[in-house]
Amino acid sequence: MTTLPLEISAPVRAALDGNRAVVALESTIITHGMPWPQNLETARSIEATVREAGAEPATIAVIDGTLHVGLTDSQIETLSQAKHVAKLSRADMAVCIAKGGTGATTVAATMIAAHHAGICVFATGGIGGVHRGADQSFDISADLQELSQTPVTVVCAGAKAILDLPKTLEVLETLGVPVMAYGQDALPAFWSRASALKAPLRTNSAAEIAKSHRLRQALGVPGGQLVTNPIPADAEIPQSEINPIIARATQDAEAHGIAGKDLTPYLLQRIFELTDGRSLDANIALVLNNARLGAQIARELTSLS
Ligand code: PSU
Ligand code: MN
Repeated sequence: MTTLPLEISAPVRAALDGNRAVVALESTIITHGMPWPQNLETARSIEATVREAGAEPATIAVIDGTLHVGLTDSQIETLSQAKHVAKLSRADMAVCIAKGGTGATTVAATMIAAHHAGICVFATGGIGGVHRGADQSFDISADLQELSQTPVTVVCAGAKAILDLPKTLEVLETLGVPVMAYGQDALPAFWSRASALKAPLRTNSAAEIAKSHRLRQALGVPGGQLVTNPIPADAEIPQSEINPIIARATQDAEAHGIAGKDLTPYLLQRIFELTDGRSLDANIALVLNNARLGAQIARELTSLS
């Protein structure tokens, strides 16, 4: 029997064993989502934010063929400077482990690993979704399928606004994934607090989110929940400003023939350049905001069990 090379860090193990709150964190945002050195600073401040909010952070990655749940600071530092790290989704993770490779986990892969370790809540920036032009490219992130089958509550700031948001909502509805806006009716749009779309569901409390997580399981419905938490007002880039920049970045990607796994990292980097770094400041603010809410939900979940 082949067993999974899995290493749960001592602090994460202790928190899980003691029924204390744990929040999973992804590593693709470190390796592919943000430039050095802000990626390292952000990875550290997300962990600090989760701790301040009373939960244990568990950053997840595959390193030299072992699936790590909970990284040391030096592992995070190494990842943040590593070049050519694989971007792992559901399809790639086992192969990367088999080869003894190193890879960063996307939302989909982080959910799989979190569930495997017994972690119910995961905070990130934005999930993948249906790309603009998907009618031609068929580019729909595996994150959406994962939400329909793995029971982890994911806190994000909406699907990344580089995507086709109406189509992303349609696919999530088809897959039976609850999409709830936190504290407002409108679906947040990552860098902007609100899109033009109404979120399918609304919730105003972490306790309610924790309760519906458990009730979903009690009903025997597989899959997770998607909580969309608007970026803090002082950090947002209004849609009127960001939309033309997204359109320009999307055109540039097309002109350069960027597709597949490279598309999301390319667009984030291009928008960073076109906004003189403002998109990154916004991205950092929204991730920290999501880390706080994720910790609250994780704490509510421990008090329910
Ligand atoms: N959110 C961010 N930055 C990122 C990502 C999300 O703020 O880099 C990553 C996540 O790991 C997500 C991935 O799963 O982008 C989506 O990639 P794709 O569109 O190729 O599925
Ligand atoms: Mn894709």
